[in-house]
Amino acid sequence: MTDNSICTDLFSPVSLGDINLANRIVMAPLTRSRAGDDGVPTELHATYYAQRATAGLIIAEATNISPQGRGYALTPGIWSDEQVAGWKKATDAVHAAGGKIVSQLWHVGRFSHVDLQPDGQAPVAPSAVKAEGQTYTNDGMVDVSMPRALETDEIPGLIADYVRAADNAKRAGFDGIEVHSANSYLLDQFIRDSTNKRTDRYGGSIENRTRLTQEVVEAVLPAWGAGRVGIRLSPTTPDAGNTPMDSDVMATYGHLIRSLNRFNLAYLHFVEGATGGTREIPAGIDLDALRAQFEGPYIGNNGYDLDLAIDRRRAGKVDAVAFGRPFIANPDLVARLQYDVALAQAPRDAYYGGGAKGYIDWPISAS
Ligand code: 8OZ
Repeated sequence: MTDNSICTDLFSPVSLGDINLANRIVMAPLTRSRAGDDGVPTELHATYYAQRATAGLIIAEATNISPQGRGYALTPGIWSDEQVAGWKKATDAVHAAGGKIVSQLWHVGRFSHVDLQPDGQAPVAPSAVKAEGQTYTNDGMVDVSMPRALETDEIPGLIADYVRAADNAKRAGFDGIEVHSANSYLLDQFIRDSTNKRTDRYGGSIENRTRLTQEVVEAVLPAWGAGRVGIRLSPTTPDAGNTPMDSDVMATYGHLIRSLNRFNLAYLHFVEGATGGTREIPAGIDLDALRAQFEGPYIGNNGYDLDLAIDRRRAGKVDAVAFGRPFIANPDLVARLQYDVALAQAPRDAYYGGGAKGYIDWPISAS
């Protein structure tokens, strides 16, 4: 039988900060929309994540830090005690199976609908600039709502929501947290000049637009220590409505990345290209050059297969590789990659919503 560990160290242990991984294959955060309206993870989540525990690290699905941070029905949260108890079942199951799991802290910002917001209020954003695109509510797909701009004096409360979520992730037994500052959700909306039109200390200059992400990172460190806090960025991902990215990706994200170096975070995690889509990078942008400005470990993600993972690892471009969709239908993806076992393909209708079907019923390979 082929054993690809002969030609790559992807199947060997690595440390990302203080998180020790059995191998360099990471499970990327995947929204699967299996929680109820209360955002409480169930036994299904515990089974699903435990089945995938041979990943060197599981980054659990994006998880709402607050009712206000919610932008899609059926996504889990981490603001209530019931949610913490639900997540504890999942982290216990992953640990019993020998795995590691971190929680991805998420606030969607403007990408929400009034029906998903407390008291039917408008979603919040850096500025009152409406997103194009649709989100999923209990009534199906709907256009996202017009947001309102956050007041400057609301920012401390927002940061406190991140801190509560970080504390709750600890109580829930996670091995660390990942700050979701990608995919044109709230923190990324602050970073980009296409969505941030503010005139206070959180808008205008690059320093100001990257301030909120830095303040959130700094605020969650006491709960965890920097060696258990990672961050995800997607410098070239347009949002659902193809809103332009930042007008100067290299300068803006370069400044942010260099600023993050002072924290000694566990890792930087990039979506390379457009999330869930092309790996092509627009002219004038060099993600590897951006990544190179980060002084800690790096997780590459987006459309990887084994060959690309081996090539980029061999070239010293990545410390670990996050696979997303392949983990849906291949709970034992690490073994399949190592031993060249054919990969199963999940149908798109299994991605979001529903119950056990298409979620926890994918077999482990017999070979
Ligand atoms: C797919 C569907 C809904 C949300 C992201 C959290 O892109 C998501 C997401 C992905 O970061």
